[in-house]
Amino acid sequence: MTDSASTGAASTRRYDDILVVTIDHPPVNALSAAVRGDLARVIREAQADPQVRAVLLMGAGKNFIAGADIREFGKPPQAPILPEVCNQIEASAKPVVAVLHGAALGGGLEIAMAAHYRVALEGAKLGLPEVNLGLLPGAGGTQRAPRLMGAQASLDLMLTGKHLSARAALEAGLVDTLSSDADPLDAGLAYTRQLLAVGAGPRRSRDAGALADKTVALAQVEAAAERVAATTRGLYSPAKIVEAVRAAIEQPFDEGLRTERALFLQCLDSPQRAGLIHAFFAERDTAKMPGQPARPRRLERLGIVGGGTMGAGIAVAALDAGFPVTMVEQDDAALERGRARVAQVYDLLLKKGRLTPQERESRLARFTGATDYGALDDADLIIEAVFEDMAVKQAVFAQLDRVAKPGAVLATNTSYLDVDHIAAATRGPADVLGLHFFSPANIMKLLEVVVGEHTAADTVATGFELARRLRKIPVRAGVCDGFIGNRILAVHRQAADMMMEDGASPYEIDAAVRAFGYPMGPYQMADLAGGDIGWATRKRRAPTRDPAQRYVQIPDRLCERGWFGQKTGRGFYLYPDGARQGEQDPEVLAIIAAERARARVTPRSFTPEDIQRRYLAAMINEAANVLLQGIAQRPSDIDVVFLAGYGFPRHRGGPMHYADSVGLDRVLADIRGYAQEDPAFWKPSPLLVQLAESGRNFASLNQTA
Ligand code: 3H9
Repeated sequence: MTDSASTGAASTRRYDDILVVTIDHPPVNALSAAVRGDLARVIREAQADPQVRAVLLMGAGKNFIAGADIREFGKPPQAPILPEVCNQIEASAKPVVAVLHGAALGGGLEIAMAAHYRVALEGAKLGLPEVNLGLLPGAGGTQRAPRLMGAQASLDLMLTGKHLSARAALEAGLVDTLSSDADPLDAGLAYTRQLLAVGAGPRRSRDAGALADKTVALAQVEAAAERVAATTRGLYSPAKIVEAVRAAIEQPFDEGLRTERALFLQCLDSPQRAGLIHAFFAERDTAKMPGQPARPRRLERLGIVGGGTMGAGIAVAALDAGFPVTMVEQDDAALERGRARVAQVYDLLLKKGRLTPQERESRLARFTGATDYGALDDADLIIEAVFEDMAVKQAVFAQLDRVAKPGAVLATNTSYLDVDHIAAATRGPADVLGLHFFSPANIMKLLEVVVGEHTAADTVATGFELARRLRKIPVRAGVCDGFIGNRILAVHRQAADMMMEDGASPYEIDAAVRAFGYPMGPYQMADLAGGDIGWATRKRRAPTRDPAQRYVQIPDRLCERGWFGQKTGRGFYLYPDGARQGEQDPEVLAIIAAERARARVTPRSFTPEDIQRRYLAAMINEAANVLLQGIAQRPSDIDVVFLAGYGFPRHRGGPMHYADSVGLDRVLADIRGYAQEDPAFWKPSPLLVQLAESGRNFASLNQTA
């Protein structure tokens, strides 16, 4: 080591004749304008410095570089732009080496591909995840990756956005060597010295030969184009990625770069990019609380009451995260069923090759079953997942109150019921909260953390900590019937039911909702979830239902026949012989026609756009009420609930972001128009009115601290 100089976002230090450039831009070394400027300068200076024979690029801290600075997208671009910096690195007359550690993603991997040599440390994650943000690798990645690893592997990387391990990247030809050194500096210096010792000069990815067989590469592009058209449901950037790779094959390198840039700018301008990037930040903001955060309580052992679908799913999620879990059921037979449900999940994973027999064994070894609540006396957090009935839940909480150790957190997995009433069955409501998991609980990312009137701040913090450990996305919710998600769902589902009675078939409604981007429509969803659950809720709510509100009885007619959906072979759709894909059912249409006649409705037709606008307007309006009442902390939290829990199309950013994108004045005008027909249902939310009339949007209410 000889001298040192700091240039801010990228500092330099010379080790003999190697200039080490450390990108230092916390938290993840994203390539902000300052980083790009510094990088361009140090590369330029290295060319002129006779004491420098090679340049080594590394990141400060855990990561190499997590990509372009996502916060800059949508703002005016600042020079130097990343493609230029990459070209400058590649053009260096002195060899440039990148040492990849932690995240080397997006623009970070593009910098590495522009470098002349790459060494990866164990644990490095390499990827081109731009597709998840509605973009394509726009700093030469679509041109350099195919030249390094071929069209097929590059398309796979760019279209899935997946991360490659260091070893997989080596096998794919993306990196030159691996290092078992834990320190990127040591690993990078050792490799660079080896290269210098053998006289290695610049070796440019633009000249790499993995696209030599153009016929094969073009066939791979054609196949990818077909796959994308068939599977990406209206997404914009995947087709552009395929086009860019086609250019890599058909065009000379510099022309390919220009094509890539044009395609990248098209993606950058698309509303999908704005929606996906909103979703990225919204998911990271949910855990941010105003004020001083409380510390979570001790969280080592979990208890679960109830071994049904939810209880077993939660048990699997907890076992997967390394927790010891004790499940309590009311008798041996029920406990055995609970245990079998847990084992079944692991058996399936084993069969699919996603779990090794050892992993299965070690997870199941952490599972204990009991029929005595006393077995929960050492649990730090106990989650109740029993039948959705207030009396049953209160009885469970009274028992837990007796056995739980002091300071244990008691959680209910209720989807609708009043957490404060449940907490009232205990002597310590400060220890009680709702943890609303979504089914299948070991897969779905969303966790509503329901905060009751008396819930203590450290109880809430423990709920968030659990979510972090389970790798779930926690969203804070207040107490009301259905919390954030199910409360809003009940309203837009009612809007759908009203359209159904007014003339749209459930199949038309489902198709319109799918065309908006949902993976399935509300009636397919109801059939999947089981109509009996909604029916029980409707019966529970019947005594308090406002008689002035319209009530569509069609779903009840189906439930009365025992048509609960997939599990009974029919619901809104027919599922012959256990089929998962439903068929339209003429008998359902006849029942709907009879109900229309009974309700004296003259059916009218709805276009797919009519259906979408009403469905979304109902959702947005109720979401505004949820915000106004403080049930959700911020609009973007509602977006996350719908993205992570209800299949809202991610590229539209969630209902609040979507409302902002079409304009709140338009949404309000729609609602006022519908109110002409049915003022009892379509009551504009005061918050929506206030925002729309003052020219503001939901985003203006997003706060993270
Ligand atoms: C791109 O590169 C385009 C180019 O091809 C072409 C350009 C011309 N920028 O996730 P975490 C923040 S597109 C700005 O909680 P982890 C994040 O918001 C980019 N900020 O940590 C959070 O902030 P806060 C392609 C970023 O350890 C904090 O960092 N790259 C960026 O669980 C910690 O993040 C990607 O898509 C960014 N690029 O995971 C990679 N990345 O603390 C996106 C993160 O204020 N990033 N932040 O909430 C990731 O996948 C994960 O963040 C990562 C770390 C795996 C890196």
